[in-house]
Amino acid sequence: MVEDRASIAGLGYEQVRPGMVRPELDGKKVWLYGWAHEIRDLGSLFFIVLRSWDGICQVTFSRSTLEKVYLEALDSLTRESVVRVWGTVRVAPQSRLGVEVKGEGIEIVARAVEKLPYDVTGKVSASMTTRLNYRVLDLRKPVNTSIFLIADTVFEAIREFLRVQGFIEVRTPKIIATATEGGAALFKVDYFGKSAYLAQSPQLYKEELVTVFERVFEIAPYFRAEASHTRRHVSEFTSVDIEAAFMNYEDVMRVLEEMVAYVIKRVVEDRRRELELLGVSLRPPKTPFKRITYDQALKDLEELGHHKSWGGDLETPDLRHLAKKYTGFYFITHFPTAIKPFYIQPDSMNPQVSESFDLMYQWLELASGGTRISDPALLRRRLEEQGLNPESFKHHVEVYSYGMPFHAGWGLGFERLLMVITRLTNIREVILYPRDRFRLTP
Ligand code: AMO
Repeated sequence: MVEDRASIAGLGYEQVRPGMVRPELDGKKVWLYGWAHEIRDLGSLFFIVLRSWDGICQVTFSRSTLEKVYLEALDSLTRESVVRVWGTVRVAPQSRLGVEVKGEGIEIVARAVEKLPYDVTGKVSASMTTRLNYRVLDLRKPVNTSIFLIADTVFEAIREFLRVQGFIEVRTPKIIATATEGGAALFKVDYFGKSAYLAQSPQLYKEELVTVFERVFEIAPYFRAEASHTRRHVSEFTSVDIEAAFMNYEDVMRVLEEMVAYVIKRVVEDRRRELELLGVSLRPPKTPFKRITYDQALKDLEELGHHKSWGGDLETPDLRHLAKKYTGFYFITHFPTAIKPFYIQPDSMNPQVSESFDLMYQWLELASGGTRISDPALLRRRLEEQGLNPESFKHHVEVYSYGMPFHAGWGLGFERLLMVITRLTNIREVILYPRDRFRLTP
């Protein structure tokens, strides 16, 4: 007879997840829900590798001891079906995991099709396109599940760190009327017959909110119609943003480096199994991170035999050269004012350069930020200099006349940080359902 849940509980079986089965449970009667990751039928013995999000365990059935209804269930079992099994844990030094469940009964909860379009065990390799086409099956691979368990810890550690520093978590609109980070990469939407855009960043709102909460942060998706198809750009990414009153660019750089170091420390402590599955050995970075100015970067490039004229943005080939000298995390500061967004504060001694910075990891840009302009007249002038219409920013600029403190902040690409932590080189791998120029489904 198929036992119901209550009767199994009554018989002294305890519910555990496959990932929780350890040698310490030796002798315990357990019942488990899980996905049939692998199935092996050896005639008298039948093995199922059962999977939960946190691990796998082997369940061994001996046919001669099973009732007919359970034998039928085993014979019709397909990989990736959801099953409920019950049995007794026993230490099994000969098996891969050192422990197994001696199965006493099985019930198929949800049967998967016989012919799966994708091999979850990873024995058959798949291209990135195939992986993303069957993303939910791809995510079930323990190595891929690991990425998102690490992501979960990263989210938690960021929130924890920033809250301790006195930052309030906020949520700003994602449907907006004006561009903040330049017009080219905007997604336009029809908003009841009017034009609206998907937010590229929370920039203007987070700056306004420092006049209320002083320190705010937001972790949210943003949208950029990126024409370039690279391994580090997607159309929908997650940004971790902070903005703080009474801080300048140096203050928020310190918040950023300390946060990154804390996050990595937490991942190292809490996600050992996942890092191991990914084959990553990780150590928290030492702070402070190295700081170089934009001018220094150009000098370094010259020394590396790569000439770059003053004034242009550091492009990928420049950054790849620079990464020969700077490994790990480092900041580049004081970019030319002209290549930074309108809201960045020019240096008061030398307005050609700005109180801005990028956080780099080797050649990958992880974050950018700076001191912001807090004077409304200067903000209006900078909007004009950048060819933007101050009229479109009227409501925003007005706020600067209502008591705007000096302030600074940054935006950190969450997935880019995750790439650094997991050592994965394609941003799509660290996004559950990535969106790029050529992908809108699944
Ligand atoms: P920026 O435009 O540099 O700055 O963006 C901040 C960080 O977000 C990440 N990022 C992306 N990640 C994946 N795909 C993309 N298409 C993409 N675009 C950006 C990067 C980048 O460093 N408002 C400012 C931040 C600030 O000054 O507070 C801003 O948006 O890691």
